Amino acid sequence: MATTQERSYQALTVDTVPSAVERLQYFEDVEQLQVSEIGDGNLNYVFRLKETKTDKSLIVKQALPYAKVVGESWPLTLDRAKIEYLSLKKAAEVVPELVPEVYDHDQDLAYTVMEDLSSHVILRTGWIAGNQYPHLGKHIGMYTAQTLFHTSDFFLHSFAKKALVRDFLNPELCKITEDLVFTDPFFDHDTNEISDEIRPFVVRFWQDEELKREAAKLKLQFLTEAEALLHGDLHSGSIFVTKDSTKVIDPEFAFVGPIGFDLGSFIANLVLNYISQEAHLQKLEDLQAFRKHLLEICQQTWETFTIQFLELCKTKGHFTFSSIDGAAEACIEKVWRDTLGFAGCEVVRRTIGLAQVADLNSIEDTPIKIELKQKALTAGATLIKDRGKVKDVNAFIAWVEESLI
Ligand code: SR1
Ligand code: MG
Repeated sequence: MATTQERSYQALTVDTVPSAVERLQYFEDVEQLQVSEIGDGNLNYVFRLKETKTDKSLIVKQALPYAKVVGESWPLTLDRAKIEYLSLKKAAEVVPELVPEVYDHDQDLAYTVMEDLSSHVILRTGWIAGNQYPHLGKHIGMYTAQTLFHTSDFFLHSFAKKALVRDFLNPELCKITEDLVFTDPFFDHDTNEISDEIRPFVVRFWQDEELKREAAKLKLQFLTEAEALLHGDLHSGSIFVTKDSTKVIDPEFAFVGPIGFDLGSFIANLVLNYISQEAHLQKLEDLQAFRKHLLEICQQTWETFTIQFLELCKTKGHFTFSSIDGAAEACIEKVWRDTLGFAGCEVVRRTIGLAQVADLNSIEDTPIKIELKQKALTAGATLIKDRGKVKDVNAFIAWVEESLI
C-alpha cells in the first residue's frame, strides 16, 4: 500500500519545476525561467533553472521513487532526499565552502533546491580529460576530517551520537551498497556487467576464497561499525571541481558507518583513473606527469585528513581521546587499514559490478580495455587481501607506482 508520502508525491517536469522555487522569491519572474533536466546520475532528476534577465540560476534535485539506472522495476525510498538534505546541512556546519549551498527542501515531493554549480565540472570528467586540480587533496582531506570527526564519538556526547545513528539509518540505500559493493561482484550475480572477453578472468577471480573471506569481513564492518556520519558514496562523480574550488555533492547514501569507507571510495576512484590513463593519455611524459599528480592528491588527502583529525581530537575531543597517548592515533591506524580494504571493494565493484565508471568503459580499444579492467581487478583484490601489510600512504604510493605501470 502506498504511504501518505508516496500518495502526495509527483515527479516534477520542466513545466512544473518553476512552481517549486516560487516560494523562495529568488527569481524576478518564475514564468520566464529556462529549464533543463541535466541529471546524469543513477538515481535522480536534476533540473537547472536559469533566469536570463538577472543571470541567476538554481538547481532542483528530485528523488524518483525508483532507481533511474535500472528503471521502475527497482523501487527506492524517497526518504533519501531528506537524508541528502540533512547531510548537506550538517556538512555546511563545518565545511560550508566544500558543499553546495542549500536553499529549500520539500519532504513530500522529495526535492531539494540548491546552488547551481555550472561553473564547476564533475571530477570524473575532469580527470578523464587529464585535468589537474591542485587543491583537491587538501579539500577532500579537510572535508573528511571535519565531517567525520564532528559526527563521531571523538566529538559528540554519547546521547547525541546515538540520536545521529537513529536519524540517519538509511536502510534501503545501505542495502544497495551491501549488495553492489560487498556481495554481488564476488559472485556470478545478475547485477554484474561482465563482457564475454573478460568473463574467463573473472571466473578465476571468483575462485579466490581468501579474497571472498576478506571481502566478507569488510562487509561485516560496513554493517556494524557506527563510527561517524559518512557521505556514503564519495566517488569522483560526487565531487564538483574547478582549479580552485571543490564541492562535495550527493550524500544520499549517508549513514553512520566506518570512517574508512568515504576515504576508500575516493581513493578507489583515483586508482581507477590512474589505471585508465594508460589508454587516455597518449604521450608518455603526459601520462607520467598526470599519474604523479594523482598520487600527490592521494598523499595530500590522507595527510590532511590525519593531521586535522588528530588536531581536532586534541583540541575538541573527549578527555579519553585527548589525554591518553596514542588513543586517537590507534584509530587512525585502523582507518588506514579499512580505507585500503574498502577501496579494494569499490575498485572491484566499479570494474565488474553495477554502475561502472567511464574512466574504463569509455576506452574504445577493446583489448586495452580488457587488459586494464584485469589490472583493476587484480589491484582491487590485492588491496582487500593485503590491506594490513601496506603500512602507510607512502608505502601505498610505492605499491601503486610499482604494480600499476
Ligand atoms: C542503483 S544505484 C547504483 C549506484 O549509484 C550510486 O552512485 C551508488 O554508487 C550506487 O551504488
Ligand atoms: Mg550519486
